[in-house]
Amino acid sequence: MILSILLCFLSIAWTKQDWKDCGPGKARFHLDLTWETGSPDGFAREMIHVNGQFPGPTLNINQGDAVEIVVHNHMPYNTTVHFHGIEQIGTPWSDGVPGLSQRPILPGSSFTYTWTAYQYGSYFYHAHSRGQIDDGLYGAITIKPSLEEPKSFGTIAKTQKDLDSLVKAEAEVKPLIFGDWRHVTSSETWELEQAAGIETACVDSLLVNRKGFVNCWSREDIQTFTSPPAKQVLGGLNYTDKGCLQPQVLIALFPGKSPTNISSLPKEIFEVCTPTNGSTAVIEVSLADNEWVAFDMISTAGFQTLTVSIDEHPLWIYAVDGRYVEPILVEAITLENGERYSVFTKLDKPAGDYKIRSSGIALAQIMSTTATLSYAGLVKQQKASVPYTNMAGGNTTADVAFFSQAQQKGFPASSPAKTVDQTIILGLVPAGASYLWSLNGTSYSMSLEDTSPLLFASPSTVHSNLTITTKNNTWVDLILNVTTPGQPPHPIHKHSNKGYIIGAGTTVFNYSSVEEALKYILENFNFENPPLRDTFTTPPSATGPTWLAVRYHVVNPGAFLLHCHIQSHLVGGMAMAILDGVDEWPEVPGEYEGYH
Ligand SMILES: *[C@@H]1O[C@H](CO)[C@@H](O)[C@H](O)[C@H]1NC(C)=O
Ligand SMILES: *[C@@H]1O[C@H](CO)[C@@H](O)[C@H](O)[C@H]1NC(C)=O
Ligand SMILES: *[C@@H]1O[C@H](CO)[C@@H](O)[C@H](O)[C@H]1NC(C)=O
Ligand SMILES: *[C@@H]1O[C@H](CO)[C@@H](O)[C@H](O)[C@H]1NC(C)=O
Ligand SMILES: *[C@@H]1O[C@H](CO)[C@@H](O)[C@H](O)[C@H]1NC(C)=O
Ligand SMILES: *[C@@H]1O[C@H](CO)[C@@H](O)[C@H](O)[C@H]1NC(C)=O
Ligand SMILES: *[C@@H]1O[C@H](CO)[C@@H](O)[C@H](O)[C@H]1NC(C)=O
Ligand SMILES: *[C@@H]1O[C@H](CO)[C@@H](O)[C@H](O)[C@H]1NC(C)=O
Ligand SMILES: *[C@@H]1O[C@H](CO)[C@@H](O)[C@H](O)[C@H]1NC(C)=O
Ligand SMILES: *[C@@H]1O[C@H](CO)[C@@H](O)[C@H](O)[C@H]1NC(C)=O
Ligand SMILES: [Cu+2]
Repeated sequence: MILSILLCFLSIAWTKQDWKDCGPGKARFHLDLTWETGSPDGFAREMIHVNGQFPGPTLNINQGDAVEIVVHNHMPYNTTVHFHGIEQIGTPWSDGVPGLSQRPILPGSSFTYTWTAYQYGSYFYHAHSRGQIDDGLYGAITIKPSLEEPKSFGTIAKTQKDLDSLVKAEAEVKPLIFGDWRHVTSSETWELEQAAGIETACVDSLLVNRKGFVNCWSREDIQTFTSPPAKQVLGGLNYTDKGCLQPQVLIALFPGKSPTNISSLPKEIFEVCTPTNGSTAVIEVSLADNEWVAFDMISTAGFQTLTVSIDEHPLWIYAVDGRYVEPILVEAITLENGERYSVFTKLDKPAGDYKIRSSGIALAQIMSTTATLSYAGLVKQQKASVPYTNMAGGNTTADVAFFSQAQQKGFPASSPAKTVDQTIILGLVPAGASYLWSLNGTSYSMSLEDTSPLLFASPSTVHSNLTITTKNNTWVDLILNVTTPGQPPHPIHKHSNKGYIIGAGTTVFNYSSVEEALKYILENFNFENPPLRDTFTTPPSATGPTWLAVRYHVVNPGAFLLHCHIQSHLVGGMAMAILDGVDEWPEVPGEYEGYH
């Protein structure tokens, strides 16, 4: 207790907590947002800093804490901050979505988010105004579980000593933030897309814990790692020097009525790759501290899908999206945008440096980076570590195990209701160009962010083709129907509470409900302890239509966003508002409703 209060005082300088909040049950933070030059990958650009740093400070919270986060916007842009994966039970006005749960935080203004940390585990905060994640506004949130939460570590530990070591490792879990990075700002990206009429489906580098470098692959490597599906899409052309699809290939993939103008794009966007030295992250671990180490692996990537691994260090996944699972042993994990995996790894190798690998595996762009896991303070062996994954994120030997969604079983087990009150079928389709997207044929315009928040209205007045309406304490199926060919996986993120992924398929979903589908394709469903997540990734539709079925319990009345977490798809309109529990619509506190 005394120690934790002391630690709290020491952290005041770091997170700008107030001294009076160093008491039990409270966590208070100030986030000062500034727009300054930074060069995370060795290339200088204007970007967002949080409390003068990038990424922002980790918010360390205890389960059960009353959390208060005061955001000060010193930038020349509107902004908001969303707490990704936090359910916001009873506090929908603190969800951080402009036009839905609050008015934007104007330049020079502040906003106070308050919520209770009912959950434990790995989360992150990020900007939720336009595509501002691509400007660097994000940081980890670590919520330490209360002593009452049962742990699933018995499967991993062989001895009591192991178990103690795992518990200690979890208490000291370190965030490993995997991101991607662009050399243009998010608003420039959107302007370029509108002028060219195509998605800028090409980023500049990958980052690990804010560090990286522009890693230009040799022509030979690009040819070697061009996958058969990529060759098919490229149709005789090669990936560009940045490892990207040629702009004309994107136009052919997403034919539309709107005009395109490739010549308006600077060559640096898709083609010219200029290497930088940048820097690489070194994660120091010490055998003297503990035999096991825990990482919260978080994807903050705006665009890329990332396959990650640590050379010679198998990973025990013990939590997914902030909730314990029956531990799964793997060597590599593919992170979709916004996903979190909490992992243990044993420090039982000879002292030395081991590469942490992150590879972009989107069909639209192949790329890679590395960081280092370094055993500190010991005489190190000098030989290079042996990889599980290659530059393209593929396995290096036949026995490398990748995490697969089907393996995920919650701990303790939990299952959804057997029947539902409502089925919502949503078509995922491009909206006439590669940079314009929709959910169910309707595009959610980003200009809605500047309109009066739906949460402040009477839900009966705002029903439209951009809203989904549910009643409280009902069960709802969301069927994500990917019907057009050539679509990438869409990581569809649901704000507020999580949903169970109960089914998936790679054929047309021509049924009116899950109940009907069960009569024909029972084998595509699982209702026993299915994956419970806040991001639902649809299977890619390269070879034909696909679908994903999600079942959730409406428990938290409020206006929440359902959207693709790929920033260019979100800005392109792939979002809808879920008006949950309209029959129990909350009264918004005056200070939130009256905010500027
Ligand atoms: C693609 O790259 C290969 C290898 O560098 C080269 O031989 C070939 O001519 C290129 N194809 C095109 C269409 O540029
Ligand atoms: C295409 O972009 C170029 C460069 O910005 C511009 O000069 C040209 O007018 C544009 N063409 C059309 C048809 O808009
Ligand atoms: C990268 O580092 C090398 C060696 O220190 C140096 O010669 C080179 O100029 C640097 N390149 C850039 C782009 O900074
Ligand atoms: C990768 O794994 C697959 C399936 O196990 C196997 O067929 C393939 O040979 C492996 N690749 C390498 C390079 O070992
Ligand atoms: C989805 O689109 C279909 C066809 O336009 C429409 O009938 C249905 O109501 C839409 N669903 C929602 C939830 O808006
Ligand atoms: C959605 O509603 C808007 C406003 O009523 C309308 O302009 C638009 O055509 C509708 N879109 C679809 C796909 O029904
Ligand atoms: C910021 O938000 C205000 C209020 O919603 C809006 O009027 C204004 O246009 C926005 N400014 C920018 C630069 O988007
Ligand atoms: C899903 O999309 C396909 C292709 O457009 C369509 O045939 C099917 O009817 C859709 N399913 C539902 C349930 O709307
Ligand atoms: C769905 O489509 C498949 C293939 O076209 C067909 O075999 C099946 O009978 C259809 N099911 C329903 C319920 O229409
Ligand atoms: C909504 O339903 C949930 C689940 O039954 C319940 O816990 C909660 O109290 C309800 N909320 C309101 C405001 O009635
Ligand atoms: Cu998407």
